[in-house]
Amino acid sequence: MKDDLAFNWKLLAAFSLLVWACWSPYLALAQEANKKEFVIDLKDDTLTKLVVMKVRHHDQVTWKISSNTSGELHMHAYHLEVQVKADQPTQFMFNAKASGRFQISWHPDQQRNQPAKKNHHDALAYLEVYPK
Ligand SMILES: [Cu+2]
Repeated sequence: MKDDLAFNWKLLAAFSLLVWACWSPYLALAQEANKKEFVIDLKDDTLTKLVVMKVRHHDQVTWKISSNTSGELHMHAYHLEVQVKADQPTQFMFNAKASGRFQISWHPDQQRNQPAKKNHHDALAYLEVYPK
């Protein structure tokens, strides 16, 4: 009985090593495809602090957006627009396919029908995409 138990432990150790040996190259590969996550927490159509997000070219970027007002998050040049509803946290993912510095602005729903303010593009945040 005791011998059987010892044998099983060896088998388990060998099996664990085999699993690790087979999977470790894939784990390393998964780490190379960088994932970057940023929190964008709006309050009354603004951020308390300008956010500068620094990523590498082709990183997988996730934005976790929340706001107490409804509006649209717009990233210039990327042609990226994210609709955000008041008090409904939104998750948005994209690939940093273009390198450079990109301005992100917020278009509150309340200003949508006010032509004078429609083109108002204050920077809320910046995405900086660096070469690999
Ligand atoms: Cu815009």
